[in-house]
Order: sequence, then C-alpha cells, then structure tokens
Amino acid sequence: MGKRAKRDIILLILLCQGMIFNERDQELRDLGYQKHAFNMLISNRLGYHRDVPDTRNAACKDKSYPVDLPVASVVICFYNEALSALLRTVHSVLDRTPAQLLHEIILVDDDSDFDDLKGELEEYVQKYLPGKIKVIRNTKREGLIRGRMIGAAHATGEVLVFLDSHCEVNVMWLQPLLAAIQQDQRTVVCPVIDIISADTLAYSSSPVVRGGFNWGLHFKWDLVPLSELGGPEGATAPIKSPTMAGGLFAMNRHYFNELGQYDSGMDIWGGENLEISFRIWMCGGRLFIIPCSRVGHIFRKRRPYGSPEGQDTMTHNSLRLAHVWLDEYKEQYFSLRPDLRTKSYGNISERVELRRKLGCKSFKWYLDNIYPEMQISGPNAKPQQPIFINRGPKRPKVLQRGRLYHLQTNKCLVAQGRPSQKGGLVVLKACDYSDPGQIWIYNEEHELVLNNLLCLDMSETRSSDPPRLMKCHGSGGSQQWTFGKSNRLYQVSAGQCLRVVDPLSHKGYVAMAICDGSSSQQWHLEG
Ligand code: LR7
Ligand code: MN
Repeated sequence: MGKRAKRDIILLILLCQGMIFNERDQELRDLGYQKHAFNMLISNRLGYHRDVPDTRNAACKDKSYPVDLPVASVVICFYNEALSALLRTVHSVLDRTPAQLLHEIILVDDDSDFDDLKGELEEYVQKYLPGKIKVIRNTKREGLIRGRMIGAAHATGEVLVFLDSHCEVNVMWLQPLLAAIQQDQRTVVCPVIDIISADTLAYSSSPVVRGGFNWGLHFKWDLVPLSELGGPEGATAPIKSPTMAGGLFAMNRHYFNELGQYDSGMDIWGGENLEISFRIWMCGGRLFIIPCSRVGHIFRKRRPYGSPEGQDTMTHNSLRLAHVWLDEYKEQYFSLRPDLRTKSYGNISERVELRRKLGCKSFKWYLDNIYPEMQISGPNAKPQQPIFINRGPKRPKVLQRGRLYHLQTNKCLVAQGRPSQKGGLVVLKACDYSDPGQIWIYNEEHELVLNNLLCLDMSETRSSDPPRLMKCHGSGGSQQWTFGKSNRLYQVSAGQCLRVVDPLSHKGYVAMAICDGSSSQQWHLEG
C-alpha cells in the first residue's frame, strides 16, 4: 500500500472513532460531555495505551542526556476524572518513562463522587499496577492546590513532576526535564503542552510559546521574543518563561518545600499557577519551558465542576496572590476589578512572612527583568496582539464549493435565518441558484463553511440535537464533517450522520442520528 493510501486509512479510522452504533453509545457520549466536557465514548474506546505522534522538532531527536539523572515522583490529582483518561495518563507515563527514572506515581483522589474511581480503580491498581503506584484518598474535597501539597508530602523521589489527570506524555518527555533540574536545583521546568482535542481525542502538536499574564490575573500564552530564540543550542534550548500554565511541571522536591510549596489558603482551582511563577522568579529561582519535552493535555471548553459552595475560587485565590506578591501593582488589578478592593481574602500573614524570610525581590524587579513586555496601563498603553494557539493566520485550503443538496427531497441545506447569524439553525429549503448565501465550502480541515463565514457545528449539544452555525474555531472536532459511503454526511465528534427529521414536512428540520444509510441521510455537495 502506498504511503498516501495508508495515511488516508489511518485518518479515516481516527475520524470514525466516535461513531455511535446504538443507544448505549449515545448515552455514554452525552453523559461524558456532561460529566467531563470531553468525548468519553472515544476516550473509553482508545483504551489505556496508544502511541502518540512524536511532535518534537528534529534537533531534539539527536540530543542525549546523562545516565545518572535524579529520579522522579509523578503526582496526579484528580476530581471526578473519566477513569479511562486517568488510566491512559498513568500508562502513558509507565510506557514512555525509563523504569529507573520513575520512582513512583502518586494519585490523589480529591474526594471524587464516581464509583468507578473507587473500587474499580483500586482493583485495577492492585491487579495490574503493583509497586510503583500509590493512591491517596482525600476525606474531603481540598481542591487541586492543597491536593498537590498532599501528594508531594507522600512523595520520596528527588524530583516532583505534576500532571493533570487527562494527559498523555510523549516519547523522551522526562529526561530533558530532569537534566535541566540536575544542572541547577532551583530551575523549575515545564514541557511544551500539546493539544488533545476534547471532541476527537486527536493528539496534535502545539507551537512553542511561553507563559504570560494580564492584569485580570489570567494566564495567557505569548510569542517567544526573538531575543530568547536562536542561542547556541538553537531549537532545543530552554526558553525562559515569565509564568507557567500550572498543571504540568517538574521541580526538585526539596526546593518545592524550601520555596513554600503552595499557598494552602487557596481553594479548588485557579491562581496558584501565577503565584508559584512569581514566587520562583522573585525568590531566586528560574522557570523554563523545555522544547524537547512534550506532554499532551485534553483542552476543554468549560470546566465540568464547581466548588463545593459555588464560590468563585479563582477570584479568592487571585486576591491572595495580589496582596502577597504584587506590591503597588495590585492597583492594576483593582482598577480592572474595583469591586474587589474591599473583598476579604482570609489571613495571608504566613505567606507575607515566607516572602520576607526568603528575601524575595520586588514585583517591580520581576516586571523590569522577567516580563518587560507587560503593559502597564496608562495613557500610552497599547493593546497587545492576542495569540491563537489552535490555528495560525493561514486559511485552510478549499476542497469543494457548492450547494448542499438533499437527494430525497431535492432541497438544499441553508440557514434558517440570516446565514451570518451566529447560533442559527440550518434547514432544508428550495434551492435558489442565484443566492450566494446557500453556498457551502468544504475545506481541508473538514469544515463546512456557509456563505464564506460560519461553520456547521455540533459543540456542547446532545448528540441528537441539531447542528448550528458558529464561528469557525479551526480545532476540528465539533466542526469536522466527512462525506462517506451511501452519500452520508458524518459528524466526527457527534459520531452520527445528518438526517432530515421529516422529509414530508415543509419545516425542513435536520438533526443527527445513527448512520443507517437511509434516504433521509443522503447528501451531495454539488459544485
Ligand atoms: O477540586 C479539584 N480537585 C482536583 O484534584 C479540581 C481539580 N482537580 C484536578 C483535576 O482533576 C485535574 O487533574 O486538578 C487538575 C487540574 O484541573 P483542570 O484540568 O480542571 O484544570 P485546567 O486544565 O482547566 O487548568 C489549568 O489551570 C489550573 C489553575 O488552577 C491548574 O493549574 C491546572 O493544572 C491547569 N492545567 C494546565 O496547565 C494544563 C494546560 C492548560 C493550559 C493552558
Ligand atoms: Mn486540565
């Protein structure tokens, strides 16, 4: 078989991973989106082992690392994670880490509610993962910040490596992280975080970017300034990063303790990533992204859980970090959020004392030396370019252009209202050959774009709901469609085919249904 044919077959298999065959599949998919905000049907079908594409740049593949690297304890906190995603995370570490470098994996169950994370996980670990895996159960919900501190307290390896519970590590991921820490104990390192699609679980490379933040105290990705690129080591050299995303990093265990672990007054989720980043830089450490280490993470569009009493923990945690670390610059935060000026944030005296004891530098020093790109607001402040990590500026190539014709009814799929209406439905109407608003483009990303503007989309809906017209996001999944055998139009993340609800009705409603090749499911893009 030719290389191209092989690639096409693999692509086809990947695109069909989410196919729904019966009601059980449909339930599993919809429940998965509700509970986890990703496609659990595909996650379960993938199982616990798979290869992922080696996304490192070519120069990384020639690098070698010392044999006497320090050993690592991998700490993974989870709350209501999909068991298949958690175990794939664990197995990816076991499958792609040299055994002599992996001291242990510590799973911290943050008082999850799901039964399979109790008995079934326990049994699986005892039966198939003896020795290196420890499971720790929090007796009450602590949140990921105290959860990681609990995991770290049980760890005995020289280096701590933190991972989210829905990751897959790539080949040779750990050695470059450990090597950097071995050279300097006060160096904290992050892998490049590759993208695992929440809709298709497809693993794809992400560009090398670095961490920044804005004055709302939200993490953001920044382009790497030219001054940081192109040293003697070229594309394999560590990249100085002002902040980290938070979930995936490695750090010497004693240094983690010395530096004050985390702020145990922070709850559930948010803010700890900026807090530890500022603390590392201001108190004598360094933070780098290591381009030769790659780990995939499932990026979802919403967080599927809240905090126990519905508190906004991101704000609570950000307030604590602002009052401890930002000095006079906390004014920048409050000018964006004046409502927070008088809001209480608990007792921070221990963290203020930690800052004094460690002899940390000022936030002004951090801004001047580590993040000079940061804009300080004032009359001369200019807005910064946002970065899209999913799609570059290039437009996908058009494969086909024309009307989307329903064979049985001789009608065309068009917008119910204006074709430029975001969130609008699509319905069957009489084909109008003079109307450019009926023209679809099918492109190499498998998107169906109406009127050159909006994409046909199935996101955040139940699999039986109708698709809608949404802004094209370029990351596949909910906007990926394929034309298959017997003229079917298959939606990749819904795992179903587009059908006309009632071919005799003039309303022309469409919806998704199990692919059965029937005439209500036959389409043709004519152009
Ligand atoms: O109460 C909780 N208890 C937990 O144990 C809530 C969460 N968790 C676990 C959860 O199961 C997961 O394994 O903590 C981990 C992180 O939670 P996510 O996956 O919901 O977080 P996220 O990926 O949306 O958020 C990013 O920012 C967070 C801020 O608090 C954390 O630092 C996350 O680790 C971090 N994730 C990453 O950095 C991955 C790359 C994302 C980017 C950019
Ligand atoms: Mn995550």
